[in-house]
Amino acid sequence: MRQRIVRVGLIISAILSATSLAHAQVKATIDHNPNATATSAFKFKNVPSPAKDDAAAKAKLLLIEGQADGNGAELSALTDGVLPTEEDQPAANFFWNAGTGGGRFQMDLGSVIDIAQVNTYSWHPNTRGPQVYRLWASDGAGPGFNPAPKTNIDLAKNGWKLITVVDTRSKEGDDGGQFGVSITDARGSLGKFRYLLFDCYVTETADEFGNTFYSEIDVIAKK
Ligand SMILES: [Ca+2]
Repeated sequence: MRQRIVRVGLIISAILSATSLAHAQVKATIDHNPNATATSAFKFKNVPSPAKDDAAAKAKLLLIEGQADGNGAELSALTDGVLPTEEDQPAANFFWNAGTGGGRFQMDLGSVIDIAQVNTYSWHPNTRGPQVYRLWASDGAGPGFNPAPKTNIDLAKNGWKLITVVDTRSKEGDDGGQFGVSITDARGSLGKFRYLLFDCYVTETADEFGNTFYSEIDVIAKK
């Protein structure tokens, strides 16, 4: 048993160091507006406010795994440029079904573009506010590219590259409000990609309501 734990630990640390080497310049800037000050403007200290005419505006979204919550919006709400106007507005957000552990969806930008930023926004009064996801990307050009890989598939072996892991939860656990995340790279470009894959996780498992209220996702092309 002890040997097994050691082995798992070694594998995890190997994965982590490989990841940090390959993506050392990728940065996820996180901003948080507490409930008292969050407004429909989604204005943040550092993260840019959501855009209407970004490269995601005409993207196609594909649900790969997981169930959308019937009380929420369709995936297309993530790229329509329309934002929720209140802190608890299910119909204006996309979220995974209550009691499920999240899911994954793919975004097809239509063609390969040089991506400067991927920005994600969420808003909820408590545990459905924070964001926990892995962002993968692909140009879709490789012979082994799988555009809709299920969770039991090794993404790295199917044409996908891990960009970063996002977790906006605080240690204090007081996570209500509005979150803005801006994923950038010190070199000015995250890379040239056509597809993005968002692998989403619950923020907590204490009850059935740990799936984030995602309000909008922007993709900003490099100028
Ligand atoms: Ca947008």
